Amino acid sequence: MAQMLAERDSGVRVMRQWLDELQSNITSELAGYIEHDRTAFQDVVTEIVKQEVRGVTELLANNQESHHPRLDSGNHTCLPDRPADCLGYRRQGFITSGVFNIYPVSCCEPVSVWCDMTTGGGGWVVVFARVPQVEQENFARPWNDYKNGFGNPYREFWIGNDILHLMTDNVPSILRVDAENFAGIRKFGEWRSFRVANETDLYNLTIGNYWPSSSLGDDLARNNRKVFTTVDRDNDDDSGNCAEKRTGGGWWYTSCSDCNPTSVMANTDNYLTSATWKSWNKNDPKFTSLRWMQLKIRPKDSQSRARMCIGQ
Ligand SMILES: [Ca+2]
Repeated sequence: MAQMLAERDSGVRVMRQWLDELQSNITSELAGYIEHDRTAFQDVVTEIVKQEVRGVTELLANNQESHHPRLDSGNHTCLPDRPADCLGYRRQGFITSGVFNIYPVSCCEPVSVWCDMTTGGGGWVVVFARVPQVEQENFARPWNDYKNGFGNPYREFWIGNDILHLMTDNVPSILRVDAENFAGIRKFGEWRSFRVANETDLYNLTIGNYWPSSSLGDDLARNNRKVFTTVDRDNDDDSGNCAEKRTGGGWWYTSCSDCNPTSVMANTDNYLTSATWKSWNKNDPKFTSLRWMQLKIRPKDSQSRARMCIGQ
């Protein structure tokens, strides 16, 4: 690889030398024939030559880029710039929220997520989002859609239960919920224990260590040790299917749930057609409609999990 790069650098140098000579020849030819306005002609020619040099340099640079080794799962190169989560990017100095490619599964399988880089120290992977928009994302989806994930990380989004499992199984994680009601008031809750089991265990949820300073009440206490239910996979404690009863969204229902994050969203202040949170007011619990919501996770120990792929 080093030899290839050296050869290409040498190629760039030869090309530049040739173009410099070309510029010199053209300039002296023009100087001999055109006495008037010579400077203007020189400027034009110089600019043309500069553009040619720039184009050739970029072409060669892109060509080099295309020869970077492609990664595969068995033959990795050390790439500390491929973080497994948003905290890894935060540790690299990224302080503006946006969509990033994270590598929670392997060096070769990026997952595009929204990274919240500002809230509570930043470094959060937004795993689920509800956003008011003209046409809401469809959350009334079957098991496999929730397994694999769906939506748009810029707007409404479900990261996928398999990835949730891989990100939280061996990494003690914090769950944070940020929510906004139709009055524009935002509240948050934190649970310092969050883990999702694998598909064989029906994505059994471990949720706990509710942080008492949270402004949202603990609507997730009832979901602890509950498994996932979708319209086509009824695993809940209810005699019916809670996904069907709650407008189709998948969740870790009991019978059924104190919150309803995956509801249809009609973008009106109506708890029957909105995502809801029951203990919006801790001392006066009643279903409260939400117009915006994010669930986000971060490693509990605040350690970056920048993925180091070591090999060749
Ligand atoms: Ca049931």
